[in-house]
Amino acid sequence: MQEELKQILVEGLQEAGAAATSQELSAVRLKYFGKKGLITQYSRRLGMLSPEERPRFGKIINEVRQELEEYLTTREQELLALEEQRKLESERLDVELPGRRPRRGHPHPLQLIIQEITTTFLGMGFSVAEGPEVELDYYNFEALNIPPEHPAREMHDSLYITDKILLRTHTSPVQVRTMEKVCPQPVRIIVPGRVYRRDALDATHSPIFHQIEGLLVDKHITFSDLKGILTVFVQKFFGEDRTVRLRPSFFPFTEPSTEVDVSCGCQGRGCRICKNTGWLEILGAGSVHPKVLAMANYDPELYSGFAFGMGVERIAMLRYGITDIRHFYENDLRFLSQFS
Ligand code: FA5
Repeated sequence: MQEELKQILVEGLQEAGAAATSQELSAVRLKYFGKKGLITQYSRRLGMLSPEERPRFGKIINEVRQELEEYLTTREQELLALEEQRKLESERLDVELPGRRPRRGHPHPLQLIIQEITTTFLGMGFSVAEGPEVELDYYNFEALNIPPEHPAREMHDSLYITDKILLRTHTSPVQVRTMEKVCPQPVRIIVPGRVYRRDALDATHSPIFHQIEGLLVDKHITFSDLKGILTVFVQKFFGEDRTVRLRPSFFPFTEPSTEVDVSCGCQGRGCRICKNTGWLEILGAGSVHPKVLAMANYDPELYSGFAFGMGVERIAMLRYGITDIRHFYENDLRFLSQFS
């Protein structure tokens, strides 16, 4: 029995020494001192021994128990200290690590173009006006002298909400809305905004796009004022070496009407961008039709003016050499981050 106990002690000490975690050590403790533990069983057997043998074996069992218990306690402290240290290391805060910078946003390329054009016109004494995107048929068409049979009024060209309400197809309705408000004061506004048409999405068309409208109404305003203002704009926006060309056109709300082209950066040599014509179409314009002035209560005998409207996407495409309008709407950061 004495030999057996010594053997148990050796094994117990070995197992406690080999335990790598406090949890493993608890298992060793249980194996020797638990209810059915190896040393507990020996203590129970003491009662079965003769009164002469009992003190001797009692002493040996106590010595074994004491030695193993002491070692288990020491080992437990070692393991707990080690575990605490590991935990501290794993949770250590390195205050010198560089922080994670939040990604900064930047304006969308279309907003950059709108801002730049707006700034140019603010410098020429224009102010910014706005109007609703959900518009009355009256302002979108009727007040602009667009007759009932005009194709733009067809359901297949415009997005109607009711018979009399639609998503505006251009920024021109803000012309009459503004004139009504300020009449008989002179008007000098630009109107950046979103417009909607029943157009299929392709490389140069989108059903939602942006326009910038311009309107100047005062006494003695002539067509040459229009050409002068547009030339200043074109040279600021595209470069001092550019010139403007006016081509006769038709809009129901301007008379006479014109398409405005800017000379291409290839200086007339011909390139892919201008399709070898040397000119790029940038906007529609004209003198405000007397009927439109009258509709907004201005006396056409006294007042005259000009208006123009440009497509922001098309201008941005010319400016940045972008060949597909869809890039503007796809939210691809590889595209957008080039404008930061
Ligand atoms: C107009 O919308 C007139 N309101 C412009 C105007 C204003 C003329 C004031 C005279 C006086 P138009 O339908 O041509 O005109 O459109 C103007 C510009 O919008 C076009 O030159 C083109 O650049 C752009 N545009 C037209 N449809 C689309 C489309 N589906 N996607 C992108 N841009 C478009």
